[in-house]
Amino acid sequence: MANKNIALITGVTGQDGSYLSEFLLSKGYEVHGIIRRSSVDYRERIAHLEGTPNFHLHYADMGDSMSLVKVVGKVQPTEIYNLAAQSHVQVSFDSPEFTADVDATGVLRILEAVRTNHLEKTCRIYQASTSELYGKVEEVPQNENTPFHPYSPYAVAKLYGFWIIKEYREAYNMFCCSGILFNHESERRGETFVTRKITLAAARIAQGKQDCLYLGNLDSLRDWGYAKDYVECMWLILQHDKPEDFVIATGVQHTVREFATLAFHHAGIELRWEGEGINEKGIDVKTGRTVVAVSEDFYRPTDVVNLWGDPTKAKKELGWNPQTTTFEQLVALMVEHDMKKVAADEAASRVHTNLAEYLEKGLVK
Ligand code: NAP
Ligand code: F7E
Repeated sequence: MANKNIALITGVTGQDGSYLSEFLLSKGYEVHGIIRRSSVDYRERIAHLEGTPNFHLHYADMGDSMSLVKVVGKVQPTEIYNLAAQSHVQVSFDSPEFTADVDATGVLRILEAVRTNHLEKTCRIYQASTSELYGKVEEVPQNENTPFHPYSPYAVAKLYGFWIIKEYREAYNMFCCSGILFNHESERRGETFVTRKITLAAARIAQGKQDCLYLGNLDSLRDWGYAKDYVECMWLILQHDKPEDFVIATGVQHTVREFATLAFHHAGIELRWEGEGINEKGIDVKTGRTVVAVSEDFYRPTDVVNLWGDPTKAKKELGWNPQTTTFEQLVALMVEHDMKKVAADEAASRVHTNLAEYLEKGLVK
């Protein structure tokens, strides 16, 4: 009988962790995820998986070596996907030390947990690296040979992660690789990343629940893909015959302004842009109202403004299709999801309000 595939996912409650769990379960893996204690419910993205026979959760923290050594020893994984991170670039300017501890030293802790448990010959490790390493870009588009120039505390921490993975690969002959993933989004994307912030606001504005969306740098260029397509690539990287690093991107670039224009269009609002820089506004053509404005609050001390990935190597060596979901499809599916979500939240709050009113009037017990 073939050995069982056992995956351990750090960051299982995140956008990518939830899609990767579904993907690996569909491939017959036993999937284990690391969660941390919180006073609020943060397990929304994996709630539908809890109770699945092959899906298990364990408490541990990327800042706590002992917990990682214990969980790796207990699970005996054949593959580790290290997705856990403080992943918000702007937040990394506010919490640089925490970001370094989780995103840099955390990678080292995982590698050492594998060595401590003597699993270095049997356990393959995927590290969630990032296009943010290219930072203040030195060439476009960016590929595996483009020099790095990290441009935020987040990127500097992730650079350590990239190099320590490479070091352990060479020093100890471990099968550990970095996927240099460009931005990937979805209906599960955190609500403060620019794409989800836009799709949620477009839905709220279209349904009369919000007046205006405030954004930062509208000229910033990103290569946006669909998270569900990207988790397949994480797996493909670990199935490759040799441990290597790969750029994962669509090869297509758009500005934040273009994303907003298309998202509002799908929400039924056509935008006209007027003004420049901090004075730029997105105006609803039909009503003449300003529905998008710029706020300095969302400018970063240093911003990465020209990310554009070249996925040729992943296409050739992994047989991965970078255009499974196009930019247009991605924006449409996110807006469709958020239009329903905003309508449902409204319905839920109506039920809640009615219930409160009924209770107050003694109509229900
Ligand atoms: P995400 O939604 O922000 O999820 C991050 C995950 O890390 C969450 O499960 C979070 O747990 C967990 N985490 C944070 N600190 C932790 C700690 N101290 N101990 C244990 N777990 C901790 O991120 P994502 O978009 O899925 O991205 C996954 C990975 O890919 C991250 O490493 C990110 O930096 C990297 N990446 C993302 C992109 C992208 O465009 N999405 C591109 C390139 C690279 P809680 O739920 O408890 O907070
Ligand atoms: O910003 C600009 C902002 O926060 C994209 C993470 O998953 O991808 C993500 O990092 C761009 C930036 O993502 C707002 O200045 C304008 O230029 O959505 P974001 P990010 O910084 O690219 C990489 C690959 C990762 O590895 C990270 O983990 O949009 N922008 N106005 C704004 N950004 C935000 N968040 N909010 C705004 O209002």
